Amino acid sequence: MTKNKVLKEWIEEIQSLCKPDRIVLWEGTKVQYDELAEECVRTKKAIRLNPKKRPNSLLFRSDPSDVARVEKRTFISTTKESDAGPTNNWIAPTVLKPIMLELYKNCMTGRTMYVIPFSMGPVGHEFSKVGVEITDSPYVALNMHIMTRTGRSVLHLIDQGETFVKALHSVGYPLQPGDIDPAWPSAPMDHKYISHFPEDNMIWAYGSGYGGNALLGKKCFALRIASNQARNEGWMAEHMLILKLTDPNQKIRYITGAFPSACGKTNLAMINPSLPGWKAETCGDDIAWMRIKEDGRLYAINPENGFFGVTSGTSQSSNPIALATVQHDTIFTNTALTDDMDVWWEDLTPEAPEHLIDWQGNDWYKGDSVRPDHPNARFTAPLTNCPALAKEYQEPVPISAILFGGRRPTTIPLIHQSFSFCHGIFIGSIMGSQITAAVLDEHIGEVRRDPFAMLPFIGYNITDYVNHWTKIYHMSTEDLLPKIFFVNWFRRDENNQYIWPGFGENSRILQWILERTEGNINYKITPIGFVPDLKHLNLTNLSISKAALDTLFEVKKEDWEIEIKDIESYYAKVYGIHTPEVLKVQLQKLKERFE
Ligand code: GTP
Ligand code: SPV
Ligand code: MN
Repeated sequence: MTKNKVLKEWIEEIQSLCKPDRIVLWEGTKVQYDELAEECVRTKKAIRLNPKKRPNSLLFRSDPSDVARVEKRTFISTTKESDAGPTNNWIAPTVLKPIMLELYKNCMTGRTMYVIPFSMGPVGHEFSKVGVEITDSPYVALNMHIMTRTGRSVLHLIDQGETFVKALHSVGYPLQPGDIDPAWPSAPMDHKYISHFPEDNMIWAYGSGYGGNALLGKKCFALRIASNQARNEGWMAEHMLILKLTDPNQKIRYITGAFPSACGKTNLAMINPSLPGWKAETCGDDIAWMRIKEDGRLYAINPENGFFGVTSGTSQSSNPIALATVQHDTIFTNTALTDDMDVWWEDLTPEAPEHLIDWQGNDWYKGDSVRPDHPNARFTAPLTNCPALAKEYQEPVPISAILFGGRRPTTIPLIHQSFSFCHGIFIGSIMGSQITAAVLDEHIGEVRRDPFAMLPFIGYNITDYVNHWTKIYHMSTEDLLPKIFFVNWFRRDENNQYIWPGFGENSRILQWILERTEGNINYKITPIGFVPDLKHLNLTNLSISKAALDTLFEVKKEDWEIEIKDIESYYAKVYGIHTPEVLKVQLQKLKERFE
């Protein structure tokens, strides 16, 4: 199977531990993908969608208990608890490994074990990293095929001695002779473990088949393990989209944006600008690996090869690019099914069809009180499906602006700019957002602090993480580094409606941002940062009331007094005596600006 001794021994070790019936090496060919897809249809794990409407596409329905990332069951397992820090669940490897080894024992009985060599980033690129996922889930194999670069070319690198991250995954549902395999096998919540061993460059996941719990190249590797590697090697692994913008003068700039899960990264990455003459192209929609190059600028590359996007809210008017992207060769998970064997989700069309099969396989009729799709239903599609994919999507691109953002119904204006890079680090650290359905949590809708949109993804101590941002700052100079902004598309009015139309109209804000990166002076100074001088914000052809604009840009002292108190108690709770210097200084300055 491989000439690499480490890989060979690891495969043998997992084989004798998990006892699969069969082993399949993922070669990454279309034939292999198509055959496995067909097998999933034959064994009723997947439904083939109408080939006339959506060629080569599948619908999977997960178990109702296994629909999103499980942060409570996600662990950073380091020798010292302080290396995981206050924001991660920690269990010592000496405790966690025996528990998981017991679970893994014979766990693949009756199943096929897929060995999937994969590259995060273009195969062989100096920014890229290699992994091997061993999984007993055909769904994971199909999704990894789309989301990463897989197969022979990667195995070739490993054969030549390339080191790799060991990523082990099992759905945790062994089959005894005569057992019927459910469509979506998984293990009970208290047996689910999404474990990271950064000291061993290793991931062990057990019991869930969904998204970030199971597609181990994504959050587990490209963020949690990679953030450790990035800290050691002097670069950054961030939960960010990468967008290419061409203005009406044909000037090209690239920006990144860190918004928490289900807060608009894919949509901004695929924005269809409402402003005439502007062109937007996608480089990445979820993860950016960034480093300072010799010219002192910060460059970003998307380590992924596909989109794992939220379907909900995606429509011809909100995101035509995403709709085009999922027209063929796409896997859907937990959407509804139409009578003509196509998919449907909330907001896809203004009116729901009269009849659907819901995401759990039951009849659904228009007017039913519960929605037919799951709010965290997703599509998996190759990057190359995207009609607006930037030609440089496999190259690191220089970043002019970093946007932070979140779902804040109050307090935070539509856009503001930090006074400096270090003030930007502070703004990233105080990010808050309403919890969304991307995580299995009983507190959906509540605002929580989600620093840098990385709360669930920082693979080490958050104090060290913030200090790492400062280190990156010291690797370059203020004028060469990206300018840092904060956007909030989600401010609501007294009737709980979004005030800002969002989506394509966000291009108006992007124009202001790019003008600011060139030092344009059309701004106003507030205690929290620069905001647009409304006279100079491009609002041509936008119908929005003066009152709405006033609310969108208001910075209320009373609101910020509450916010500052909350930041203080949050810092005390999370960092305590370890609060990074940069945050102490910036918080003090903010307080003084409000005096
Ligand atoms: P993850 O894949 O979980 O990391 O999510 P994401 O950050 O890529 O979020 P995504 O773009 O998928 O958007 C999530 C939800 O927010 C969808 O239902 C979108 O329709 C909605 N959304 C995105 N952008 C906007 C916007 O500008 N305004 C409003 N009102 N909703 C938006
Ligand atoms: C997120 O939750 O931020 C996602 C989806 O991008 S998942 O891959 O499930 O983590
Ligand atoms: Mn994400």
